[in-house]
Amino acid sequence: MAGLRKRGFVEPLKAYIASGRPYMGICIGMQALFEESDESPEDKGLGIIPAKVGRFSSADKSVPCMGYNGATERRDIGDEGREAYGLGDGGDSYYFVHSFRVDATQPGVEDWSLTWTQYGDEKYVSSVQKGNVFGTQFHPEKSGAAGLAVVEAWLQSTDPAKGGKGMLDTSVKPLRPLADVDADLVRKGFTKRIVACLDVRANDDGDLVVTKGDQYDVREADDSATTADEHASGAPEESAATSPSAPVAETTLPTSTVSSDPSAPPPAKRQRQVRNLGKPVDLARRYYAEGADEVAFLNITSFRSCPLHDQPMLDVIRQAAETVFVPLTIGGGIRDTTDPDGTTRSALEVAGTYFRCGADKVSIGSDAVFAVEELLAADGTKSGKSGIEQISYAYGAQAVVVSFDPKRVYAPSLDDIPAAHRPSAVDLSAPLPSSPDTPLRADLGPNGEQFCWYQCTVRGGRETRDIDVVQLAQGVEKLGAGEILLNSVDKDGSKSGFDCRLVDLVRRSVGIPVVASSGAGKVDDFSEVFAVTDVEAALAAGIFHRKEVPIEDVKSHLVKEGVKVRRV
Ligand code: 1PR
Repeated sequence: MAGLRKRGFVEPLKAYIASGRPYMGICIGMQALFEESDESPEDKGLGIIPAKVGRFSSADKSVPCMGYNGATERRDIGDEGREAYGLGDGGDSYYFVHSFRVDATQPGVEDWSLTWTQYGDEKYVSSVQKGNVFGTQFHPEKSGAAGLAVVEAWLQSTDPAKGGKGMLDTSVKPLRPLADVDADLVRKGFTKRIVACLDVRANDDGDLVVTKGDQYDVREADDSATTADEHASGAPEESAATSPSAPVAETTLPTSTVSSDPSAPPPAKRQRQVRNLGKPVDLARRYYAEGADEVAFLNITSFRSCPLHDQPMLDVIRQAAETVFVPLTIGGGIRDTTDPDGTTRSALEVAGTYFRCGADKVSIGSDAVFAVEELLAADGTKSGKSGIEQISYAYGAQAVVVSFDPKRVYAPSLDDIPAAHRPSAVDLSAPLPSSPDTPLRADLGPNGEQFCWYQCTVRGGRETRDIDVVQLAQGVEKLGAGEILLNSVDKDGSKSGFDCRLVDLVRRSVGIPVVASSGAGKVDDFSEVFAVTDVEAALAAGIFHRKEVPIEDVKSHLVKEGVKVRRV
C-alpha cells in the first residue's frame, strides 16, 4: 500500500473499482482490498472489504505458508459459478505463498467469501468476489492448468470481444452449511510438494547444460584416475572470471598414469566431460508437464564472476517462465558481485533482476553461511546488510530460499563432537525424536561411528566452515529467509534415500518450510521422508533426469500412502 500511495495510485484505483469495471487482484492484490493488515499496520488498505488481514499463527505450522491447497466453495455457486471463475470440479489445488491471511471467522468477510482454505488449524478466505471485484489469495498463474483456467475464465467473462457478459456476482448466492464447508476443507488440505532440481553449468564446449553427479562431482566417471581435487571435498576453483556461458578451464586427467618407456613423452591429457543430461528449459518444461510442483535451477558454477546482464541463467528463467506455470527458484551467485568492468551489483539487484525475468524465489548458498557467521560473531545482532535481509525486506521472506550443502562429520561418541556443534549431532542408530515408534535403518559411519554432526560448506561443497546446520538454519530464519533447501553432500546422487535424520533435525530447528533434498532413488524414499519428518517438500534431480522414476509415479505412490499431493 505504501508503494501505491507513494505513486499516487490509491485514489485512482478506488475510483476504478467504484466505476464498476472489472478488477482481479492476486495475493497482495486481494489483501489490498481490506481495511488494514498486520503486515504494515500504518498503511491503510483500500477499505473496500470491511475486515482486516492478520498473520498466520506459527504455533502449529510453518510460516510462510508455501505450497498447494484446495479452494473450498463457501457459497452454493453451482456449475454456473464454477464456470464463471474457472474453479473446476473441486479437486484442484492452487499455489499459496503468504505469511498473512484473512481469518475466515471474523465478521465482515462472509459477504465477500467465494472460497475458503485451511492451513493448520486456521480457516482463511482464499478468494473474494462481489460485483465487479474478484480476488484470490492463491497464485493462479503459478498453479498449473488449474490456475490458468481461473485466469482464462476471468478474461473470458470480462472481455466483450470474446463474448464475455461481465462478471457473475456470486455474493448473492446462498452460503453453504458450515459443516459441509468444514468437511471439504479437511478433505482437501495442504499438499506435499515434489520439486525437480536442475543443476546447470557450462560444459567444456561452452553450452549451458543440466548436469548431475554424486557428492557434487558432476564429471563423467573415469576409471583411469580420479583426482581428489575434482570432488567437493577439495575441488579447486575452476578458472575465475569466466561466465557460465564461456568455456571453463579444462580439468584433465592423464590417459595413462604410468608408462613403461621412461623416455616416452609425458602422457597426453584427457578430459573428464561434464555430464550432459539435457537443456535446462526443455527439462523444466518436461517436469512441468509431468507434474512437478516447483522447478529449481541451481547455477552451480556461479562462483565465477560474470557480468550480471550477460548472465545466461537470466534467459533460462525468462524462457522457462513463459511456459512453466509453477514456481521457479533460481540459485547460485545470489550475492554482492562486481562485474568484470568494475560495476558493483548488490545481492538485492541480482535477485531483482531474476525476479523481473520470472523467478519466484532466489536461493542463496555460500553467502548465507557467511551472513550467519557474521550474525554469530555479532552475538545475534543483525546488520541489515546481508543479501538475505535486504531481499527479504524488499520482496518478502517467501522469496528467499537458503540452500544448505552440509556434510556429515562422524564421531564414535557424543563427547567427540565439539560442544558448540552438539545441537546438530544425531544418533545414526536411533529412530527420530519426532517419530520414535517408526523404525529407521541405522546409517553408521564408515568405521562404525554411531554419531555425526552436520557441518556446513560453501562454494558447492568445496570448503567446510566452522558452523553446523542448526546454527545455519536458525540464523537464516532470523535474518528473514522464508524456506530452506536442504541438500546433503553425502547423499547427493547416491539413490540411497533422503538423510531423514538431517531433515528431521533441521525441520525441528526452525519454523519456516524445509525442502528435503539429495539421495532420492525410488518412490518409497519420498513416502519415507514424509512419514517420519514434517518436511513440506521433497526434491530430486538425478532420478528425474535419467527417467528412472517418473514424477507421476512418485505422486501416485504418495496418494496410495495417504499423502496429499497436487493433482495434475
Ligand atoms: O553458493 O549461492 O553460489 O549457490 C551455489 C548453489 O549451487 C548451491 O545451491 C549449491 O547447492 C549448488 N551447487 C554447487 N555445486 C554443486 C555441484 O553439484 N557440484 N549442486 C551444486 C548442488 C545438489 C542438489 C541436487 C540434490 C539432489 N547439487 O542441487 O539437486 O542433491 O540430487 P539427487 O536427487 O540426484 O540426489 P551459491
